[in-house]
Amino acid sequence: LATEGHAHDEPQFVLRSTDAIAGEKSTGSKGQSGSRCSKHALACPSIPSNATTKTNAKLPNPFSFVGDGSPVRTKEDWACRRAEISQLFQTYELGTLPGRPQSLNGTYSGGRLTVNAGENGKSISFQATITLPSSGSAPYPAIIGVGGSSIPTPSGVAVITFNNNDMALQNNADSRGQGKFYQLYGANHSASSMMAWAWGISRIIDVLETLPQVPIDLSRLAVTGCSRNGKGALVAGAFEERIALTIPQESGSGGSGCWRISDAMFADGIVTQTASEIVQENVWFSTAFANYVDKVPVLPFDHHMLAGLVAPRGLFVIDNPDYVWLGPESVWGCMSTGTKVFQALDVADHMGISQVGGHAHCNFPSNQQADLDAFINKFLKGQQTNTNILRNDGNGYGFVESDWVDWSVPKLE
Ligand code: MCU
Repeated sequence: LATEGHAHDEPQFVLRSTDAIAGEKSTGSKGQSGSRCSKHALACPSIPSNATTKTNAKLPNPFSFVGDGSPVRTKEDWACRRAEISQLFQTYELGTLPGRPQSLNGTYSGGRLTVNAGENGKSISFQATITLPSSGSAPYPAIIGVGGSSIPTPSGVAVITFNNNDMALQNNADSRGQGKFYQLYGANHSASSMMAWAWGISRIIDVLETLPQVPIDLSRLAVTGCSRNGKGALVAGAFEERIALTIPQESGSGGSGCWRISDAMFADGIVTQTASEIVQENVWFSTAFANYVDKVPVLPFDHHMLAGLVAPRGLFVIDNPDYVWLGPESVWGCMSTGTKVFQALDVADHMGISQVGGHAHCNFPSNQQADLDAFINKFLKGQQTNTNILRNDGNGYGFVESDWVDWSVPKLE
């Protein structure tokens, strides 16, 4: 499959065996896409250099390889397609996610985890706080909070607070290249702030794997964050397969919204955040992405496929439709389309959406608690709950699926 037209000289275009399991290659811990192509080099097609030459105004088909358009028919095909989608996001939108650095170790004391990472003669040290629950039994499930968690902490669950701004600053567009990630990898590294955060979260998990005295059950990890940090939570959950449950909260455009739908909303006179705006505002995305924000339809992906990277693990999208800036129609349309990947993998109820208004931004409302509990109890507490939750309080906010989806959902064997 990897024939002419493929940029073999561009490392970021070549799918290596580890690409399907980005973020976990160091530890040997099993990801969930353990098919042949995640284990053997060169079993997956590489990304063609002409991946952005076609225009598609609709949401691209997650079940069709970008190169020759060949269909995804099996779970093994999906493992390769997943690796391809990972590479597409890294190449065109988020920058490259480095794996485990040359040296990595850590310590834990007084609720504080210290991570020491070194690469090419440079080293950094960063910390995360771990708040253990006052009930339940060790080892505890844990929620990693990107910049803190703003969902109610469930009983018996620990919270790991990740200082994402320390890893990669996100004050404004001038924050590019600032933060510990860039001290290690250089200020010109292609990783956007969100990719740098994902890297940091993976290193926290790496180090926890070496510290069995920390009473955290690493098979029961969630990641959350709100607003800009919700975008980061979705990216971390998409790229780190050791996270069992991903909970982006009110992440809006750039997170659970799709660029194409947000552009259409904007064209309809709705003042919502678009790709063109977002790259001016902050450094959440790579510098490469700026080349595409005014021609989004050439991108061979959109954020329904970022949701798809999380499958078959748990994904619960919390949103607040009261803020037009977040793009309620875009979020609903994008994420409900994202559920199709979970359907194809026969785990439709591993992804839920709850879009409920009537509350301030990032103030979790009590009327979403039961939805959240269902996901927490299933993915962090091993209970059998009903997670068939696709809920909005606005009839989809105008999203018409047939305007956006021109492909069907295969049943992947
Ligand atoms: C929803 O996340 C962002 C949004 O993308 C920005 O445009 C806005 O300025 O800030 C939001 C946020 O992070 O609020 C805390």
